[in-house]
Amino acid sequence: MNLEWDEFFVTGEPLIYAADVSIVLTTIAIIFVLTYFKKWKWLWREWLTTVDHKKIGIMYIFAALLMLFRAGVDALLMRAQLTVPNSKILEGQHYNEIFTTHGTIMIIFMAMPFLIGLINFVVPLQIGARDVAYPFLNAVSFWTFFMGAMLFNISFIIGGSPSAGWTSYVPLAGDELSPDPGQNFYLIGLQIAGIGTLLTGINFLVTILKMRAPGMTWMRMPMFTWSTLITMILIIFAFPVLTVALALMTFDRLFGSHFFTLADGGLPMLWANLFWIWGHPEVYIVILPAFGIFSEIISTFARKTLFGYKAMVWSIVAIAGLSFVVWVHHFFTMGANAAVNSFFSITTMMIAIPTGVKIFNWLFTLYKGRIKMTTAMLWSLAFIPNFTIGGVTGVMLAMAAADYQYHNTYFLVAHFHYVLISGTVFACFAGLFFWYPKMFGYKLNERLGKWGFWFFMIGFNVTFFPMYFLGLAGMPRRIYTYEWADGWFNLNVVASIGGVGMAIGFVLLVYNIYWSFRHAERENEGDPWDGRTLEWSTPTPVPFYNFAITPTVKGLDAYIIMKKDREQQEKTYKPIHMPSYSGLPIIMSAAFFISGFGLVFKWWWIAIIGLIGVLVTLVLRSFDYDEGYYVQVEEIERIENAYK
Ligand code: HEM
Ligand SMILES: [Cu+2]
Repeated sequence: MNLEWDEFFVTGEPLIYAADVSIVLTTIAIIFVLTYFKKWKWLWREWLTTVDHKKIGIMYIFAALLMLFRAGVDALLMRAQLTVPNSKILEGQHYNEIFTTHGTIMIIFMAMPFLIGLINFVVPLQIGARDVAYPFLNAVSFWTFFMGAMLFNISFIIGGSPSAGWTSYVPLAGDELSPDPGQNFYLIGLQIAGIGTLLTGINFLVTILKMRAPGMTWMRMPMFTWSTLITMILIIFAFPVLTVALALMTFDRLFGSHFFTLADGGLPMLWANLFWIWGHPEVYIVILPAFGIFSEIISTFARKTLFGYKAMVWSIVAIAGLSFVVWVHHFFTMGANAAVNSFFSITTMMIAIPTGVKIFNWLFTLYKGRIKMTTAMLWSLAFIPNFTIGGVTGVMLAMAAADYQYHNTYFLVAHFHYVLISGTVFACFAGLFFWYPKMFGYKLNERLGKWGFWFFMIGFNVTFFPMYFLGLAGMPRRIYTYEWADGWFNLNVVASIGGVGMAIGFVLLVYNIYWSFRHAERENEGDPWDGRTLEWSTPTPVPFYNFAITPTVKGLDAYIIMKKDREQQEKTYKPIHMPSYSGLPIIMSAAFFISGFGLVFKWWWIAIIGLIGVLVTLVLRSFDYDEGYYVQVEEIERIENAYK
């Protein structure tokens, strides 16, 4: 591709220039602050080279919040454009780019990383482990995710954004109809980040299988750990499909092959199938951990053991299994015969059964509980009715014949936002409020938290409930404007007002983080909510080796049992083996980024230089015989005594 420089930088829109300026200013500000306070070394030593699961978790969450902001701005721009008919804020191509980046970033670079961040921080603590099975690999996961996300995001100012929707259907996403580099950013950014996700799947699967504290049998595993285990299995089976699909489309676009093309024997429907064979499990990858989070929070603040624990476990397993045999429900209207559509219609509806079991178990957990209305609990309680609305409308969509009416309308947009926001996003916020004191040694402010909750939760309903009716009134998704005569004006105004409410809720959350950092009361005992599981048994901030002495588990709700027995654990420490930090993961991922950047623009020499960089880091790692180090007993004593 021989790009001119004025094609290289995205030009022509005042919005983009404003963004360019703010990006440059922010970068300068960050460099200035780091230099002025002499924080470069600290940043490199403590964070960029860390292999500590707790710090990696916090970095995931930080990155996810940034991405929530980015994709949230996209969302507000779309709402602004659609508020009144014939609006001229965005033109068509720009609107297409924005819904594409919004959807892709929300799912791949916000929802998944947010949950993986919470998983990273919590799960090793919850199972009484000192870290994950492969700490180095964990850092590789984070940095490939981060670099993949950055590569995708720069498309906004360099080269232009993808515009074929987050589903990237061909032929629209092929190089005849999308000749700009935008779609390449999608393919390669997701590919690089996908490596990280797959590695996370393997890492946490092994961690949970092999590293549980003595006594933690299968049926004593906390619910969040269970949901993580099943999610990792979903990742391991689903992500390779995405890897292959992305690679094939990359060949089509960069090297002129014909896997998905209309002509020359390509099969465009093959893309749709591959995409959703990954894509449907993907939506469960972002919902099952959320179920786990709500289970922990609801049982903690109802102060009861989770009702129907075993049924909860088996329903997660059932949902995960079914999630691989429903993918055709995304294209009922694309001409499969009645038998095929019926099969997928029925499997889809069957998912409602285990999900219903879970809903009732949460309700029974609440029944006769001594409920404590914390912010985390509010998010969890709000989840139940809101998610049910999303679920029930999902069953409506599952009826193949009826789907001819709903397909590609705002009814669908309302449905998936109801499940993704009241499921995944509420869970991320709930989990953040719940585990924040464990991460930093102080709570987020509850008053601000509750204000934020009400703005966001009401705003969410005001935004998306009207969309069901817009859909039934025939408003298609992915349109950038409409006419007065269509009659969709009133409900669109309502939806946009709700969007402002959600934005205020988000701003309150960010302000809460700042306020609490400055003013919240510090504590180091580590059990602010009367917790039930092992992560609450450590002091806060958690020492880098997690547990000075590996705990022994005597039942479900392990920490409740410990507190009841007032068990005096032996205090004879032994040296603890810990892995060394390493700069290789971030360097390797940066090399991936460079290579990816070259591929996007078909600048082969850059792609090759990047790949050589990746290979060099792989070789360096192979000859790295650093086996970690031991924390000596005196050191452990010194650290542990400092908490008293
Ligand atoms: C913060 C509030 C949000 C608002 C106001 C919002 C609004 C919208 C709008 C207006 C569209 C485009 C509809 C169309 O033209 O077809 C859209 C699409 C989409 N949204 Fe959101 N959204 C929000 C949050 C989220 C979240 C949290 C997720 C996922 C975790 C998400 C996932 C998606 C997806 C996957 C699409 C489809 C993109 C496509 O058609 O390719 N959204 N959203
Ligand atoms: Cu699906």
